[in-house]
Amino acid sequence: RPHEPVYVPKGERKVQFDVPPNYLPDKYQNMAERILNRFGNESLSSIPIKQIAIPDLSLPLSLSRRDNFSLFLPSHRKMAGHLITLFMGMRTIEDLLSLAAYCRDRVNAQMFVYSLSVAILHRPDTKHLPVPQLTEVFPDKYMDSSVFHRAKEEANVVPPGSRNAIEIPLDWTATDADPEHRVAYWREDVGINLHHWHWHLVYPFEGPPVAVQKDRRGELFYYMHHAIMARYNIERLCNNLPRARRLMNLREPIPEAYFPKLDSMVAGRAWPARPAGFVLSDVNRAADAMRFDLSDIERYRDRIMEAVHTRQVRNGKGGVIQLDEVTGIDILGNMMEASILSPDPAYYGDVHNMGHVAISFAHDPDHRYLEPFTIMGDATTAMRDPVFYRWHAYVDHVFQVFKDSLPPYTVEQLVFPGINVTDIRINTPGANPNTLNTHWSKSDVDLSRGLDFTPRGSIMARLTHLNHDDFSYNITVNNSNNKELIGTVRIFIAPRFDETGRQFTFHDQRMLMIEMDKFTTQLKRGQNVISRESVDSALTIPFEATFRNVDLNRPSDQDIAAYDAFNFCGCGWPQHMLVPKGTKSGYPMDMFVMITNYELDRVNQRDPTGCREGVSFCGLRDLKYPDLRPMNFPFDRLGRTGVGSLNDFLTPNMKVQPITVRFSDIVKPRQPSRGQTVIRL
Ligand code: CUO
Repeated sequence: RPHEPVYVPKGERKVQFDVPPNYLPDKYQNMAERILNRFGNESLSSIPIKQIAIPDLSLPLSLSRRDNFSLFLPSHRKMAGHLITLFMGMRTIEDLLSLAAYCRDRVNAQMFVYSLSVAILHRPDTKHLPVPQLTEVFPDKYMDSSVFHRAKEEANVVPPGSRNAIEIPLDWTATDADPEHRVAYWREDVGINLHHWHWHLVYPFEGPPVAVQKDRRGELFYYMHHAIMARYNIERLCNNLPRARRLMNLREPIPEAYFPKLDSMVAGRAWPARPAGFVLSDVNRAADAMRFDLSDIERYRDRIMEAVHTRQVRNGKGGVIQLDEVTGIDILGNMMEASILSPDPAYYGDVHNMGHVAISFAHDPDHRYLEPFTIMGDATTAMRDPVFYRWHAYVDHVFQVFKDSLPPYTVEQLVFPGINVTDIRINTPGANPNTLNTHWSKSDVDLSRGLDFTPRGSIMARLTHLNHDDFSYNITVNNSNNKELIGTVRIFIAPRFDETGRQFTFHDQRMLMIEMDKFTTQLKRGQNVISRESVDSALTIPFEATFRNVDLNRPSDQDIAAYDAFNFCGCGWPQHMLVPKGTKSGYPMDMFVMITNYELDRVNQRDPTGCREGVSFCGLRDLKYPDLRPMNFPFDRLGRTGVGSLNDFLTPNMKVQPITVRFSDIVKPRQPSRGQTVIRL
């Protein structure tokens, strides 16, 4: 698709890139004229592509165009890192565009999109440009392969504008005969998978310093993936499944199976499946430059545990670094992942990434069947597989062992003197107080960008996904200080009972506390009533950032503005997955609200410009993480002596309220987004 628009400018619908004839791959040279004029008389705006001296691309070109690409494979990472550096190094946007146009039909398609996206997000002259949603570029990574045949049929028969959306049923990868399938709606959610891809795009573990050296990136790796685990475990409890067991023993059969039913359209092949009971093996695949034994992972893992227990890390130059209360978790996050910021990669290895690789090659560890990796080997798709959560439960456990070795927070570290939270509640219109309502909704994703067919024009896939009624929090706070203050409001929820119906201890409940929102507020003297809408959550990106419920064949100016605005902020938890599913009879949870002193939380820096969505998981572009407290505060550490339950943990600036999450098994249209979504930038 050499002329497909990568971005729809305001008011423009069709754009083609006018590439120099020698930019076409060699095999097309003798038909250059025909290809470059393939759109004939169609009214297209043309973007001329300048001819430049093309740098050496031999490293990225060593991966075939149709192979699957994995960030978890060091050889692929190196190639992508090289390409990112080239894209970042182009002097002007015209040069960048030119190199991108040259690479587009030569370089591995997934590596191309990844590397160009990282460069666009980090170059000063392009970082405000929207990166297209990956569901639109590679819809095959998110949807049942049969959809694409139906989409082509629809496109051939029905003109643009009159086409029906292709319905994708909720249950298309398995049945409830596999208990794990009960949470497939969550694992396979398009918004969750897009968030994960985007997070790894914003926080690559290899590449130029501007992309990797970000404030507290290792700590954010811990926190964001910890939060995913907590949310997934809550979803499991809502569906009568136990919390995910960590994958400790790499030699034990893995009972969790996964049959993705995705076809890689680039590779033209189905992604391999993993039946139940697979056992991991040593990996020896020359084609992927990948050779390691399971005992290597075990050795690195033991060394990291040793570092955690001694709170000392080798720095690779004969010295040691202390894992202290402030920076310890950040160092450990980078060591464990591992990113290039790991203090001694030769000694501590690449445990988390190697785990992804070993699992993804379990079906063909020595490449004798010429099989590619499974979806666990690709950050774009990995969260679909139940084994992802078993592996990340283990990764999170290492972080937790470290956190548990730190002194618990004292009352003095938790209180906000003179601040008393007296009442907290949730208001959902039409529901009892302190009730959250969930249900299904249907939303559309445009497939046309990622499919190559004529006649062109939008064709939508219609997905069914979890959703909830919008709600608000009301928090009553008394400020008995003699002056106005600023507070940070931290809102979490967690289940009240474990798998056996017993009330959680503080220790177990805190591991399932999920952040719902975090914001600053003025606290005048005396009583304050704070109101906050769920759609404004610091965790989430708006609904429109995930789905496209507009027909881009006939877009209004507002539609285009919304598209521009929302694609811009791709990293962040999807708004429609903010609330766990709950149960039909009403799932009992605790809401926890804490107000901390903003003077102790604040990071002195300029105000952010542009994208401010999804900050809790994604940080702020070019700025420090905007909260000085440890991530996941106050639930990142053990409770102080005497704290057996959540109630024992409370200081006057905190409050707990039982809430109910009620699920209705109906499809409900999404609530109108109150008009604010288009103008939130
Ligand atoms: Cu996000 Cu394992 O880190 O996938």
